[in-house]
Amino acid sequence: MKLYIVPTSPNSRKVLAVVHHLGLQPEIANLDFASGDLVQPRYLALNPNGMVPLLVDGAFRLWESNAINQYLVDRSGGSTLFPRDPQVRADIARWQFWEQAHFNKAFGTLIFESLVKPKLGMGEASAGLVEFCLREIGRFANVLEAHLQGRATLVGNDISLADYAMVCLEKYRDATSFDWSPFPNINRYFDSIRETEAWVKAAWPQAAAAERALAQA
Ligand SMILES: N[C@@H](CCC(=O)N[C@@H](CS)C(=O)NCC(=O)O)C(=O)O
Repeated sequence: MKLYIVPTSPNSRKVLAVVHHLGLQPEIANLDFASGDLVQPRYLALNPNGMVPLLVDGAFRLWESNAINQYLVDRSGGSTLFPRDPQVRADIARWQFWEQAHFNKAFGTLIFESLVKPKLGMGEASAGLVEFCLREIGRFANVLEAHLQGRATLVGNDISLADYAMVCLEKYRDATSFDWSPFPNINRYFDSIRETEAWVKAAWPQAAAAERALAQA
């Protein structure tokens, strides 16, 4: 198997964490946004979205980080990360869909508008979009905060694919104008998941340096 990633990419780290958790050893193709690796015709032929992560397993090509993680668990013979029980599985998938469609969609857009755009000289943040994202994060953070009351993980008692998905942007908590202080359960949860062995291992040193630079910009 070959996994295409960009080390600074949160969705790549989400997959790398699962690779480490499962003890897999795919070949890693380390791409670079700035060099245009993702828009090369050769890469677009593999992933027409021009995005990472991408998994290639023989003739099978799979993009979408959460789909890749489900596949990695099933292909490796199963794991408590994504158990066989249909209701547990649906619950984990529910949180994976929710983070992409709602919570991390709004958080990621806020990060892009307020940090990435100015840093890369892509113009000013859109005030309307920032306001929309702040409202949306607040709306969905209330849902997450209530769910995490008395819980260490999103589903059951074990860490699952849902947790590795939800945590993927947490390092930017202090870098935007969103106020996380009214959400003690979310802060406790992120502080705990970010310390798990696989999540820590998935942070490449060069990713950490680039993230620091972005956060300080
Ligand atoms: N829904 C996709 C999102 C992938 C995504 O947004 N990847 C970013 C890096 S974290 C990317 O490749 N961005 C390049 C671009 O948007 O052109 C997934 O979960 O894999």
